[in-house]
Amino acid sequence: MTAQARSQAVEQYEREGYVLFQNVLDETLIQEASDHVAWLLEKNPGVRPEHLGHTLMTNDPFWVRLVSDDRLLDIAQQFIGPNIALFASHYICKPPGDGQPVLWHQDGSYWPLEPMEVITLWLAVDDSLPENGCMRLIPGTHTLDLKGLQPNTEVANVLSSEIPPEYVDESKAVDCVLRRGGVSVHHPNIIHGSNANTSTLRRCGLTIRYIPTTTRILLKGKSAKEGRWPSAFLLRGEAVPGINDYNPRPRYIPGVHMPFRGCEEWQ
Ligand SMILES: O=C(O)CCC(=O)C(=O)O
Repeated sequence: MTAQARSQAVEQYEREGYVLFQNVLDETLIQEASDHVAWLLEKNPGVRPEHLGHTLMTNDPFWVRLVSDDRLLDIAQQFIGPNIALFASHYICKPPGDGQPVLWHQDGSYWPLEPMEVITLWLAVDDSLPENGCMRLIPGTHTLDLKGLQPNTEVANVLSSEIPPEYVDESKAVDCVLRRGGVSVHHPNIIHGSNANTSTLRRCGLTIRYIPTTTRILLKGKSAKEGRWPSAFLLRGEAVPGINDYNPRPRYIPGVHMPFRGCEEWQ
């Protein structure tokens, strides 16, 4: 990417709170990500495909390899600088016919981060279109403070909560249309969500939350007892002493992990 394209992307992000990058990952890697979803679902019967979350990734070499891909880190670096760690990652895979919606929310209201310096890359594992429940964002709302959440279980939905509806002007929402292999980037304060998938097409995306190594993950409750956040990995550059304790990168073990291109050499 040229310096000019890079600065245009950062300008759009600063102005609108999001930006799209098409054709980021190659078809082979995206097919592996799709196979990974099938593998995870087989290993975790009873987990809905919208809920393949970060606690499953501590000992998953393919997952760590995927979020460490240089093409993704090069994008993240434009927004958060060269010292990059992973905070969390989650497949939100909406099956055809009954894929659950994600109600309007601001991500930062859910996250134990200090300061709230974090960026999301949302990787399209399938084409993500209005008809299969692509992400929708309200441009410019990243300049709002975090407004908190309220529970909502009236409809089956991925987060069981939402931002109080008085903050949402849905008429200003834009569809985040991506082809498989494309990526959107969004700010932790932007108001966003997605509709149910009632189409015949699956809609799978991988959320990837990258932090600069100056952002502390606050260990609370159960995580504090375990002493280390399950998806904290140092991915590029230097850690800051005393801020986070990072997990070792899992090594590939045949028969235990999903095989992937280069798995024997990957570390
Ligand atoms: O995948 C979706 O539909 C919503 C994703 C989302 O809310 C997020 O990445 O923060």
